[in-house]
Amino acid sequence: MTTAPIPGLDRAPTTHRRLLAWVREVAELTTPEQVVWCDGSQGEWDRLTTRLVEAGTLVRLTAKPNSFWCASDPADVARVEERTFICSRERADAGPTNNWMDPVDMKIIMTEQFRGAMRGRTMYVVPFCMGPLGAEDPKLGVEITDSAYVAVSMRVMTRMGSQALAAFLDDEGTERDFVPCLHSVGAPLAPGQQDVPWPCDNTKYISHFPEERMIWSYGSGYGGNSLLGKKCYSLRIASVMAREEGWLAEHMLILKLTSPQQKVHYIAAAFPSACGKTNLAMLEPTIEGWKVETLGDDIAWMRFGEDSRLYAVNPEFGFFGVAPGTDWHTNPNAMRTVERGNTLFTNVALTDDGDIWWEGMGEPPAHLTSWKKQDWTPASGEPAAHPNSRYRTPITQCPITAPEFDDPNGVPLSAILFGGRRADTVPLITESRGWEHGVFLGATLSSETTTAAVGKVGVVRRDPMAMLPFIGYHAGDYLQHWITMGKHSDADKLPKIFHVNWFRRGEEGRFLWPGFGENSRILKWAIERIEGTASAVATPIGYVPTTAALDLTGLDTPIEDVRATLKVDEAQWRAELPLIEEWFDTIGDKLPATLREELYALTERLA
Ligand code: GTP
Ligand code: SPV
Ligand code: MN
Repeated sequence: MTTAPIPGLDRAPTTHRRLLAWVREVAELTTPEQVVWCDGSQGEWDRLTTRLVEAGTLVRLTAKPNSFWCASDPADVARVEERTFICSRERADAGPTNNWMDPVDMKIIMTEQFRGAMRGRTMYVVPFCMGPLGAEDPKLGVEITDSAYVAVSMRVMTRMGSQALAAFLDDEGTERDFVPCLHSVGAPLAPGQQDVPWPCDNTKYISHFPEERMIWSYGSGYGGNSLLGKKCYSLRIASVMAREEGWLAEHMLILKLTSPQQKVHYIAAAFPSACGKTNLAMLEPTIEGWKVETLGDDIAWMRFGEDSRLYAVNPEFGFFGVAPGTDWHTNPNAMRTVERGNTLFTNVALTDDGDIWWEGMGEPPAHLTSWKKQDWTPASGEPAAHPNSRYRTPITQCPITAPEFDDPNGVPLSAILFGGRRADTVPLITESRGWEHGVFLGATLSSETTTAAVGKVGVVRRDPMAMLPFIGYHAGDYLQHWITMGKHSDADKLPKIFHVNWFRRGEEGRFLWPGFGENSRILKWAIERIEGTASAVATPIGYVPTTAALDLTGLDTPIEDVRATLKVDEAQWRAELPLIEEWFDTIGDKLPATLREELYALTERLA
């Protein structure tokens, strides 16, 4: 080596040889000013947040303890699906729904991007564990990043630092595998160059190497692009692991529902980004005697237990929630969670008295600092908070977090819901006719696009199991994996699958269903179907409740609206058939025959 030693590089708190070698290799390529091994302590958080305040990245809130406001570069506000790549060796393994690049080509390109990319910056080494630390086979990762903002965010979102690093050697002292996750904002600093509050690059790459179980991310500081334990590891890479090892990595919340008779059911639900997972996970029931507790709001890892039931674990340790629309009426538990502090708010508005504000929180104050860092008044004519502005807050602070969220065995699921944002066609709830029909409902899930990803908003697209941007391999193989999983157990042990839609609209585009806490009525019906006590009508698309089958006590929504949300409009469904066919054609030869048969059977029932 010809260059001077990099301070901190040799201060590694581990003997893990593969980790040491990789950290050295990255440091030599990216040439940071120093290397810091993150321990996850409060002292480290205080140091890094203080530095971020000095740099102008964070503003300390006076109204909430240990909490910060942050405004990103206006061009770095969401996931970048167009710049997200699955670099499997064979193009065919990435399938038709992913961007693919040859891993060798991608490494050549990105190595040049990373060369010197951390100049003038600190390189943070963040060991982390996705899922409970007590797991028999803990899923480990290390994120190397040149962003202190990412390092502190990882402390909220994952089990990280010394506690995770301890798991890198097993009880016998053998080195465990980990997923190397390399991240740079792509903004090296020349000597004396003044940094900006939110460094990033116009060029962005979010690349996954599924065979090597490796992630390289360049150019963005936004959540899903930069917190690599989240979508990149826990969905794109984990979905590949899960297929090989016989489990499922899914874009799902996990909740615990307790009936007035104290019967417990666990439910997982997959909705596309910004379609209501966090809100459902923290729901406050409006029906007497029912209780919801939360275990996760975005990702579920699911495997069969010895009793042949499907068990779910949340790999994350915090919530990365959509801020706009969250308030004391829609999601009081999220409000209580962030009130307790230790929260980072990004791209919301800042009040003059050191608090945060966003659209949906009621009357705005007379003056705000907008997410664009501009003066804002109610007359400004544009939102004060970006529609995809978010809060990061610890799961342990949520007043309704179920204690079993940290159980390495997970919780046995009674039901899986698939849902989307559809203005028409899709009823409030439909029960599938069985596992394979349920997989068909998931495979044909559709939703209007949202601001969680860069691109057009409000366009209906197919989003299988809400996983379109997150399946790390061929979508046809993924759907086959779902069908195969169903053969593991008898029907009575498998979770029952439902399709929901909280977003059906009436005249003038208003929502027909009030949603949020009122969704407890729909969960109740689902549970009663599982227990065999609620009635349903068999329709061509599945079993749908009548208004009489739902508990509508105390609901002030007009009954005609409820009826309209439940309506199965066969003409609209017939119009849906060619769209499903087109989607299935996109998947190509690997589409499971079972799903073609389901489509054929649906067509027959609608004829
Ligand atoms: P990601 O974090 O992007 O995966 O989103 P998510 O699926 O967790 O969505 P979230 O719960 O954050 O909700 C997104 C938006 O949908 C927010 O603006 C909510 O206010 C709104 N929303 C959530 N649930 C409902 C509902 O039941 N009805 C209506 N009308 N809106 C809802
Ligand atoms: C989503 O977009 O589904 C999110 C936010 O949950 S991100 O972490 O950016 O993926
Ligand atoms: Mn999500």
